[in-house]
Amino acid sequence: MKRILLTAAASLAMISSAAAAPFQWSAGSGGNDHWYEFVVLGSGDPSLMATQAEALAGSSSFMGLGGYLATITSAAEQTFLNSHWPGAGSVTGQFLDYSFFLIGATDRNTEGSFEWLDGPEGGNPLAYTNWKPGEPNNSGGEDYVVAWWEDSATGRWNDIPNNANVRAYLVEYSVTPVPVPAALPLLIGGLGLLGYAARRKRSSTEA
Ligand SMILES: [Ca+2]
Ligand SMILES: [Ca+2]
Repeated sequence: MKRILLTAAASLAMISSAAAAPFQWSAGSGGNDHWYEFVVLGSGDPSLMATQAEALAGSSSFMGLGGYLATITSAAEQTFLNSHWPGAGSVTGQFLDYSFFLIGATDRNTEGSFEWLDGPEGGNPLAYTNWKPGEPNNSGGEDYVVAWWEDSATGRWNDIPNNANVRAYLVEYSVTPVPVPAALPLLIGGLGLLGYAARRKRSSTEA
């Protein structure tokens, strides 16, 4: 966890842009009153590991609510989110480009058993899924999940590897934020070393 926080701090300092405005799935329209945000990296931003996006989502907040990679737990929630999908950016048709958003599911603890990473459902197995036919296939070792995979109308899911160059992720806000550790500014101050550590990790996983 400590290493994830370190790399998240480094990424936060480098990312120049993000995000469509957060939007709410109101209880009045049959929702859960949670807020959501599609975060898209700027063209000059370095791609993220899935675990870096996980840490960034977990360190974000909105309207006093803490964020986490979205947990899509019903067809109704998927349909609502599909209606807010921001659309493909200028780069389309490539692996994990603007069309595909990381969400908060993983099978990194037990291969083939997907669970939610964080938020109110953290640690729970997936009761609702929206896999694209043929997925999840764990092709080459894939323990993280993106939605809107080649299908913006239904928001189909695909499992992807941690080092898949994440360019976009979906944050959900509904929990009381965890205070930022007092040591974080000091960690950000050590960015040069952190960047070196991140490059070393990337090169070791891309082999
Ligand atoms: Ca897997
Ligand atoms: Ca896959």
